[in-house]
Amino acid sequence: MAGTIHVLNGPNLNLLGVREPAIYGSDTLADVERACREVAEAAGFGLVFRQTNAEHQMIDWLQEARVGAAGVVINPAAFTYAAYGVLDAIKMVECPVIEVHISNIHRREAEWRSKSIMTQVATGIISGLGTHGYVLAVRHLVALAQR
Ligand code: CA2
Repeated sequence: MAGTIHVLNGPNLNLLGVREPAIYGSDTLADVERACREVAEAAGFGLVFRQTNAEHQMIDWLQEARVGAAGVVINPAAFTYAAYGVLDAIKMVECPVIEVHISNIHRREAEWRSKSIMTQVATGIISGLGTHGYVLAVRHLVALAQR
């Protein structure tokens, strides 16, 4: 196996496809996992796909990925705006970390949604491309790891 890509999802994303389809689409998190796994495994990478509503759990998973992972995709969801423990944990991760948002956080009704504190420590950000953003992020991490 070429390495493992970790896809980590924050609070309420377990409800993807169930709530607010006009903003977040109709794919469920299981659909997103399937699409990410297909891309990663076709390239010879393993995939760890997780969701949590708890900040400490997200920090533990980032620490797990800290050394040796090929890459991390994180949709921090509500952690995006105030979870400094998550920010510090991302900072310590040695591989590239891509921040993904399904919606365009700069185009939302509430201005606070555009103010991600995670972007300053992420390698890059994908926002507003729907759940396809996850697949693009996994593809990018595969390409980086294969360089
Ligand atoms: O666009 C995204 O992916 C977000 O990270 C989703 C977060 C939101 O707080 C961010 O501003 C943007 C979580 C949204 C609330 O959770 C839901 C999940 C699925 C369906 C409806 C709501």
